[in-house]
Amino acid sequence: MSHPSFRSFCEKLESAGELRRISAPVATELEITELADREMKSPGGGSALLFECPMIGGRKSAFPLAINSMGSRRRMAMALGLERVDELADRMQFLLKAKPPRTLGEAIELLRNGIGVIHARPRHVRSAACQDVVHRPGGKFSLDDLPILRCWPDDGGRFVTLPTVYTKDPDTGDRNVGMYRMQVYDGWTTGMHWQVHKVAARHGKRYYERGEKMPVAVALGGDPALTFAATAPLPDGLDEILFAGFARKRSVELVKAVTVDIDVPADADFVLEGYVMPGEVRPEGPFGDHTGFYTGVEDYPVFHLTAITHRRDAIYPATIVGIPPMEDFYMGEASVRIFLPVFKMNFPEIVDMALPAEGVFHNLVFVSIRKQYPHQAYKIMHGLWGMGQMMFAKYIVVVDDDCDVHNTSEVLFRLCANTDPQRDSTFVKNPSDSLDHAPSIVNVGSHMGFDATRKLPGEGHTRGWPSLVKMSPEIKAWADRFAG
Ligand SMILES: [Mn+2]
Repeated sequence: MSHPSFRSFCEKLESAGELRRISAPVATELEITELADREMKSPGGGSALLFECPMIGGRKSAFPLAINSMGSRRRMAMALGLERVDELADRMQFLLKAKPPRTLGEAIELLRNGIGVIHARPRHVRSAACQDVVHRPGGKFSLDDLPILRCWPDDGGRFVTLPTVYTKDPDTGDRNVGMYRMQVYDGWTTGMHWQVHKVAARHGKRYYERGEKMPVAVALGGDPALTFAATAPLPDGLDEILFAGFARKRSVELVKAVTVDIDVPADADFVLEGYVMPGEVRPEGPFGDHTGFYTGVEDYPVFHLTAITHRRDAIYPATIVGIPPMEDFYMGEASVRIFLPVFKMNFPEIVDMALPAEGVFHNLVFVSIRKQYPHQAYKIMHGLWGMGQMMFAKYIVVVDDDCDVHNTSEVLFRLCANTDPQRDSTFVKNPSDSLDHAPSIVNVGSHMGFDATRKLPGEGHTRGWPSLVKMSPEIKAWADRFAG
């Protein structure tokens, strides 16, 4: 089920007891961060918060601000219109394994699930709620009227933290939607923090080579399924809009932006339209980042706004990042669950995968496999290091299929017990995340893999592997009855 608007999603969260309203005035400078951080650090991710009266430098914002709207397992599922995120993972699996039906039952099932694929196609509309109100440069309205957060004390300014950035490949016209933070320079200018490995940066490079100005549109709010799609690790070239339509089982409605040749979601709360000039950069940062550290000042492209459009009933969506766990942990966790079938298609021996909060996404990856042959754990590590964002995985720990990768303590037990450090580890060279401050040179570094599986004789371990100490199932069943 999809959400007709971000406001309607917030209302559903409220009826489900997942959202708290804060009517008192709270400053967009630091104060909202501190309240949201406490919420995100509370068990299970706390509640979403709706600030009804955000204050912009002592002035009351005309728009409320919602934060932590996807910051729990339940809210993340609700954002995708689901009870549980696994429902979408099952549909992904079904899609990848679809075979010609042999029976009527199979045909009906294929048809029913195939419906989701039909909805992947977007629909184009002529008028849209996101363009209820249109502001242009030179008028009274500007970015200074949006409750954009200054998140942390040493941040270089105010940052848009939950934007979905729409760009096009100038050669093919292919769309990309990504999430890149935006530092506000003035009422009509921001930074555009797309890192060198990102698709939008590749698009930007092509405009640069062609000597053309790059049209860009940024949507804020709307159905959270689209916001999530912008962060999802889709294979490069797979349209986020198609994925969102498939996920929510309803076509995304797109409308042409007012001042640039880019299609934007009709239901968005705000749309920032404009362009990036090829070659123009400006110092961006510092910013209290999802690594838990500040990223320093670096040159990034500049976004010049040509229009700001919004819904009459707009809510400004925000998040904060910092020392984990934060709201983004739940978004990342959902991504892993939903895309596990894609990993499994490439590597059938993979059973499960987890990115624990302490690793801030790709610093630490736990993966369990059904091992058949010597050095299979290394094949998996190298495979993952070659796939999309997994190229950044700093430490990969491979365990056997009977280890629960979502239980960090169980994985550490296997890692410590099952490894001979020299024999069971490997180093590789690979691209590093631009945000990682540890490598000596930005964007390049080393990664390490640990094989914490049982060793086979073919791996040089010929003295027999012991069994885990476990109680018999009969006594376990007896104890359950005894205790119950
Ligand atoms: Mn993409």
